Amino acid sequence: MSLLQRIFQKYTGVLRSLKAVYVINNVLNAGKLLRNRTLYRHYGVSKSVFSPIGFSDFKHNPHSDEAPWLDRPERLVLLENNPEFQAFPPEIQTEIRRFEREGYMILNRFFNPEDTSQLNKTVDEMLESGKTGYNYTGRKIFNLWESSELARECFFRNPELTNLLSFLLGRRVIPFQSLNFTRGSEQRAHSDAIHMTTQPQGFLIATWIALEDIDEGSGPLAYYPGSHRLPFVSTEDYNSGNGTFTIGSDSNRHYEDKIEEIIAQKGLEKRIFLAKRGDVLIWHSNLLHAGTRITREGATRRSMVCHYYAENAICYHEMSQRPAILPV
Ligand SMILES: O=C(O)CCC(=O)C(=O)O
Repeated sequence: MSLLQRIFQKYTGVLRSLKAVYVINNVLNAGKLLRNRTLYRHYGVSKSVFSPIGFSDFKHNPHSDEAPWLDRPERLVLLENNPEFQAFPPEIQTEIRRFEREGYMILNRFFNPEDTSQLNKTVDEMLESGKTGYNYTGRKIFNLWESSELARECFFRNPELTNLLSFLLGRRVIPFQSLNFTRGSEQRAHSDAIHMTTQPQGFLIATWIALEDIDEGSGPLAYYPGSHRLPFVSTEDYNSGNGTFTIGSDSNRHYEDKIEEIIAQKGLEKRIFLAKRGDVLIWHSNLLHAGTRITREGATRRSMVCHYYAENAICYHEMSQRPAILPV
């Protein structure tokens, strides 16, 4: 975890809004950002790899059509004729088709009860001993994979899963961050693409793992099938409040208002994921999703979310206008 990430895990004050603070952190992580130079040249960005970066920097991208293969107009023909696709069992092929069409797929009972129980035990023990804790949201345990081998090797870097994700994006994925929850997030609808963004667009993917059976009262995950085909929303599409030197302090709230408006305008269908322990839902970077209200007092909702960037894309954070610092 970078120095800034460590500090900002708990901190919610004014420094969060200063672009200069991020620039300092970028310089401290020079080793991980310098490799972006080649990508910046390729995608027509003429600024330092330590500077703030955002959607507006890609207006002159000469390669803006380099979308992931399952987002291209010819995707259906590409998919059905792909030998790797044909080698998947029929039930996985059905789910991959769903991913293309609806922006998500589900792997039933992908993780076994022993591993999910062990991970829950690890989380409880680490919370109790203070070896981990919730970040400023009070709900998310950030990057447990760094301190738990089980979280890292069995879940975050699971080879079968990362191979599947690489297949879906058409490029090798780089495990980027993990979030563990013991109760529902109640987070309003959003797409990951505003928080973890790529150029070309679409080279991020996520897994949502149920670590226990999830019921209606525990604030299950909700998602909006097909919303991945809507235009990507950037800070230019809502009142971010960003200035030359600052990030708007209400940017996230205004973004979520904007998404709520889009959902209502388009009349998007909302589905609830009443997962069984071990189930995995994979979502497209632009699929809208949310944590629903917790209606049963004291309900737990143990789950883990893992985010993956793809190789050879510029990875950044549109909302905070920062380049992403990848762990490798
Ligand atoms: O698990 C949830 O309730 C939502 C998690 C989420 O939205 C995310 O990690 O992007």
